[in-house]
Parts: sequence; C-alpha cells; structure tokens
Amino acid sequence: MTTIAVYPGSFDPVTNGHIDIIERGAKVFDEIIVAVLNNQRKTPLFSGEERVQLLEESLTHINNVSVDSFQGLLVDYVKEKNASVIVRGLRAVSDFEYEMQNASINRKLESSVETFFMMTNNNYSYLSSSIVKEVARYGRNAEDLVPPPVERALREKYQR
Ligand code: COD
Repeated sequence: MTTIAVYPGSFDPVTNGHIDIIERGAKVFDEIIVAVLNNQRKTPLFSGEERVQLLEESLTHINNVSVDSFQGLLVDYVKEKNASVIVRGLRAVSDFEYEMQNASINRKLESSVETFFMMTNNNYSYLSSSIVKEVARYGRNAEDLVPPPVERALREKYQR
C-alpha cells in the first residue's frame, strides 16, 4: 500500500527547518505533497505562486516530493489527494497548543486522517519564516537560514 502524506503550511517563505522536515519525511512516506495554503485573508510577503515556485526550486534533490497549493479545509484537500497522513513539525512547547488544537479538529472532521509530528532538527529549532523575514528586512544575510533560491528572492524583495 502506498502511503501519501501532505505537509501543509504557509511557507512564507520556506526555510531550512521546513526542508529538513521534508527530507526526513520523504524517507518515511512513499510520497509527500507539500501543500501551500493560499489564504485570501492573510497578506503574505510572497504570493501563492511565488511560494510554490520557491519550494519547487528548493526541492529538486528529492524524488518523491511534489508541491501544490490549496484553499479551504486541509482535511478536504488531504482526502482529494488520496492521502492519509498530515505531517507537521514541532519546534518547542509553544508550538504544542496550536498543533494539538489543529490535530484534534482535523481528526474530528476526518477520523481516517492521522497527523504525524516530527521533532525539529536542533540546528533549526529557533527558525521560522517570520524570523527569516525580520533578518532579511533589516539587510542581514539569510543564507544560513533558507535555501539559495529563497535567499535570492528575499534580496530582491527587500532590494538589497
Ligand atoms: N523546524 C521544524 N518544523 C518547522 C520549523 C522548524 N524550524 N519551522 C516550521 N516548522 C513546521 C511548523 O511547525 C509546521 O508544522 C510546518 O513547518 C509549516 O509551518 P508554517 O508556519 O509555514 O505553516 P502554518 O503553521 O502557518 O500552517 C497552518 C496550516 C496551513 C496547516 C493551517 O492554517 C490549515 O490547515 N489551514 C487550512 C484550514 C483548516 O483546515 N484549518 C483547520 C481546521 S478548522
């Protein structure tokens, strides 16, 4: 049986912390779909198309990964893709409450879908998309924090 997992997120932008979860998840599941939430209510730094493209350019080294975007409820998207697992990363205790709430509502909505949590790589435990944007906005180099295509895109956005 093929197990398809969905790794959903905002990915605004993708960081080395996300890439690490995807690389490790790709060894566990047959297929991983990285799904970018296209949320009309939020104003992201990168558009949905840009976030998908940056993920694609950053994931060329992994065979069993694809990138897509979605709107609406995550569990509906997961079912539509014939996936059975949602992958999430955990960095610190502060992530737990939000993740617990999401996993619980997702299970209530769709009991056949399991949420799998992967602990962050200690090298990236402090890393978030918000921190990366903050560093780049004030002119610092983000090359140790994000894949090269994202570093280039941040430089262009902030005109460094
Ligand atoms: N190390 C390890 N993991 C990390 C790191 C790191 N350094 N940084 C981030 N992560 C993990 C996060 O914990 C998360 O698991 C994932 O990477 C993605 O992170 P983000 O911040 O890009 O994504 P989020 O948390 O904004 O994504 C939220 C969703 C899009 C999953 C959520 O809003 C959603 O499902 N929306 C659809 C509507 C829905 O179905 N809602 C729930 C039921 S009502």
